[in-house]
Amino acid sequence: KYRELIIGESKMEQTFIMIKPDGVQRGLIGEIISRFEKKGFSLKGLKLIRVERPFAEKHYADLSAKPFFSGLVDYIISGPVVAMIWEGKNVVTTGRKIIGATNPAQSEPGTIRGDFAIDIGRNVIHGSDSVESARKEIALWFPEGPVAWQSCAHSWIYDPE
Ligand code: IDP
Ligand code: MG
Repeated sequence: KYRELIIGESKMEQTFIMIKPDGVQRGLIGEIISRFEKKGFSLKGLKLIRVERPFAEKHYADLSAKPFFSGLVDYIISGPVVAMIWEGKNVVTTGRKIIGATNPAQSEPGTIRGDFAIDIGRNVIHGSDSVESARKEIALWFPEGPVAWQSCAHSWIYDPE
């Protein structure tokens, strides 16, 4: 249906990226979007949204048994977040590399967390950890689905078919 999803053998994927409340409060929205944009990924969904506790608990359901779960939910509902769908070849794995390790103390400089965060409980950004989680998270945050469009730069970013 969407041409970009079937180009060549390439792993065209979508991932869910969220700028957490600390990233929004600290004025990092533009910087973070810029890193994904400059890489060549395509923005397919974007909203500034403040979510309520049950929604945040659903997003982080896999972590509900962790001791930090309720603090994590408090953090995510403490202010607006920027929810995004990004698309591109291998964007799930590459997106996680752009973000950096979960604990900013271990995130390499040059990554978003490495450059802009210090503590694990204020690590600025979320990114899906697999294609399957991305599918679930996109369905949760964007029930309306992605916006269908293709960048005119597509053929300047990807190898010819
Ligand atoms: P990820 O965001 O890198 O995928 P996850 O293990 O999925 O990391 O954890 C989700 C979020 O929960 C982290 O980004 C971080 O905000 C928070 N978190 C993870 N581990 C801890 C912890 O040990 N203490 C406090 N918060 C944590
Ligand atoms: Mg995770």
